[in-house]
Amino acid sequence: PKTIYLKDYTPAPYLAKQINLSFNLLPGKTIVTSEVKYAKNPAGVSNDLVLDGEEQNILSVTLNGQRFDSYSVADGQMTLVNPGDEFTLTIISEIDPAANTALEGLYQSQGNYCTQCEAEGFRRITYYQDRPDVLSIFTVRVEADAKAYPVLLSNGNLQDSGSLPDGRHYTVWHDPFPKPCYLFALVAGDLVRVADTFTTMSGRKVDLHIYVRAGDEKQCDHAMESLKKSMKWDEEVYGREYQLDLFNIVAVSDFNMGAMENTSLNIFNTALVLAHQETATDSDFMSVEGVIGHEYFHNWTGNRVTCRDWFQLSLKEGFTVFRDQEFSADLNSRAVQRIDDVNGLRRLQFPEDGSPLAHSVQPDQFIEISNFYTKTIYEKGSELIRMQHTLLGGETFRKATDLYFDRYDGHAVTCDDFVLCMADASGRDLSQFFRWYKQAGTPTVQVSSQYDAAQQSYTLTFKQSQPDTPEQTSKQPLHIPVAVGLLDDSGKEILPTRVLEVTAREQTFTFADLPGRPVPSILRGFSAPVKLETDLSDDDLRLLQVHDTDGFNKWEAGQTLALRTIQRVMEKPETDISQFVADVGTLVEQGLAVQGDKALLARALSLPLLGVIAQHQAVVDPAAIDEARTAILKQIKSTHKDALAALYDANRNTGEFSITPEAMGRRALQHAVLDILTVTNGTGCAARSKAHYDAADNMTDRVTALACLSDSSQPQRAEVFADFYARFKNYPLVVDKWFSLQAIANREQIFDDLAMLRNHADFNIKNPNRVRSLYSAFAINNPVKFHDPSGNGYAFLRDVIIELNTINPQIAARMVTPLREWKRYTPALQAHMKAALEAILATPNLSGDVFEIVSKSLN
Ligand code: BAL
Ligand code: ZN
Repeated sequence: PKTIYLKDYTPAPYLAKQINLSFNLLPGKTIVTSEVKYAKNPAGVSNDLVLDGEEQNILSVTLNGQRFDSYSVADGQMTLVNPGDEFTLTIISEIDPAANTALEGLYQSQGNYCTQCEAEGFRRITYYQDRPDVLSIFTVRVEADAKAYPVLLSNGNLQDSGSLPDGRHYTVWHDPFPKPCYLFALVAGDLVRVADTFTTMSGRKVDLHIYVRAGDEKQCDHAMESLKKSMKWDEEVYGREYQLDLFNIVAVSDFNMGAMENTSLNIFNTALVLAHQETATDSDFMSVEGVIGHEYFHNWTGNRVTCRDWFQLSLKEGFTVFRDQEFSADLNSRAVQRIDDVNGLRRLQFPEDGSPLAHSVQPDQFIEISNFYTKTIYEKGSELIRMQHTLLGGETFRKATDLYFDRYDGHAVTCDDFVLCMADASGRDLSQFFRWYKQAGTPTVQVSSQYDAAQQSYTLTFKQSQPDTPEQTSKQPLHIPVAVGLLDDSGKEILPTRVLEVTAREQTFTFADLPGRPVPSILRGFSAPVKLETDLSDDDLRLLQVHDTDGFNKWEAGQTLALRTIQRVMEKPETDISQFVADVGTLVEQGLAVQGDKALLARALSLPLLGVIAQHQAVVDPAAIDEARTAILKQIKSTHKDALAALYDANRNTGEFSITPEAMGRRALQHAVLDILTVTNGTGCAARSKAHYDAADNMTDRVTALACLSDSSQPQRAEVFADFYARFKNYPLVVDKWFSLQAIANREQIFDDLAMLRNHADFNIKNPNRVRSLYSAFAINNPVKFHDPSGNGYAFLRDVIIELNTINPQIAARMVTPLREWKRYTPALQAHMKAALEAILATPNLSGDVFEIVSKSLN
């Protein structure tokens, strides 16, 4: 496999002024005709037209209407030597969507046709310059059997449609806005439509359509509401209006990603469209809202302004994740949203940043771009935008984004261009800030404090350090915004949030006129994606946990106390943790006494997950972490059982189901409490969980009960899982949950369970959702059994990666993720993990996707 470097970028040799695509969907094959008007690019450095193409038979090539044979095809590229300044090239080729299990390009999902072209799927449809800086105006004709495929869609506006002989029909679509081919989409299928409209800020009416399989239309209301809210939010917050008359969303069951932002024809994984109280959890409802927003927001951040090359992927993804996180924060609880986003970053991105696969937000090289749809590009990329928002302030940030859209609408640009707009609009020098885009690894910020009673001054000293990462050492200091507030010893805020800009390796900030030693609240709102180390005492943290005005840091103080407690128990199991347990009791009592934010309390009552705790260990031993964590939970339960039971009862479901933040908060709190009450997995625990299940009128409560029963060996476990399957076996997304909830069980017979699930009639290796529901759920959310000393967990994953390598290389490569941090584990676990990676590497015909991840992991 070939490595591609950012430094080698050159502009495309030819512009594609217009493209007419025609699809004839026939049984067993599809004939694609592409007619492209090319013109030499004045900025190009070569005279040869080089077109990417894979998995197709060329039937004919015509240049300006004449048969043309003077082209060569090799290594997935067709080359035409100096074909002229302006010409029309027509290529007719044949593809086989039914045989396409990679789910890139044009493929079939449950009989319907759909496409996925980002990043490089378009080359599986026709020969073209498959790169994001080639923008063209697309006109698309789709022809198919009218009965089997009544719905025929592509991007833009419907221009023409009609019937044809032999029961066939056609549509013609035109998108007047030039776009890169990765945003091309086509759908042909037997689907039902849910319709609504949105009136834009300038008064234009836009038709909104969601297409799903018959029977699923009742589950579309939430997605439609989310779409309308997204359109309104982008107008209000960014001044961005939608440009076309139609916006389509199509839900498909077989999809590698969550969703795809194709211009005006978003294609979604069903998991991120369908949501109904009986089949979707609160977390599903939140994901649908967030991802509908995300894909809609791409219309401006990604589509209208796109990427010059794939090294700029975070230009659109980081910015769009920031936008969807803020959208969700505005619609729900800002503090809860931030806590959940930071938890995700720590659990999934920090490990990536510390692994052999660490890469910068604007990488310098890759083998397979599909391997770079990572937590670093997306979530760390979002943190980089957030820091710029923090440094500029909301108003100036908005001026900067206005400038960005004015300057670059219709262009393909770089991350450098984005930051330049931030600098130009604010008059600030952001050259040091740009290092965040180039340096991989999570920085550590150490803070020490000193109070001078004579001077009544308080000094905070910051020391930043950057870890070495593959091919990057001797890193430069970063420009880090650190939001800080000060509290006095009674918990009163004496200095509201102020953003300190740390730019040197070591830097001090002094606060004057302080009659007593304050307690600092540092990195409020998690203002930078760093690992923070402070000299705060347990008492300081306890004060912040109760009094901090910053919701995030209030929660963070409790989590830091929990991490310290877990560490102490790991070092010395008989250590006295009564203070920590008493503090948890205080939270429970407060929850009983006052009607506060239940979602926040739920998070405060939850100990850090194993993956977050592991970030604080030099050598990771998942079983040892779990043992300490569970021991603490058991002590919390035994000490506060009655109060916890009372809190559970006080939050019982009364009234109608709703997904307001309050209702979701109540369910989350009940879940957090039930988690503790069932930690001992005895008969009482099983009875409690079963009662929770029996009382449930929604999927959140059912899943909560199943999760609490999952580790159990009591008879209720089998009863409830069987009931759940019987009720929902016709709902694939719920069956996914049934697989996952068993795969995450920390119990003796897990490997028998996994074998049963793998051989279950409902398991389908070709469906990414089902593969993830079993294998990713196990490998990511069952750390104790995945890292079983036998090595059986790794072998289970290894075998599916090898099997998927030829079926769906993208998904196979994704599955390697939990193995890549092998060097962080105990020597015995390391040996097993390394052996699994080596066995994968030795597989014949290894795809470039899997090769890149496995070979880099072993480096
Ligand atoms: N562009 C790929 C899917 C997404 O990030 O929206
Ligand atoms: Zn995206």
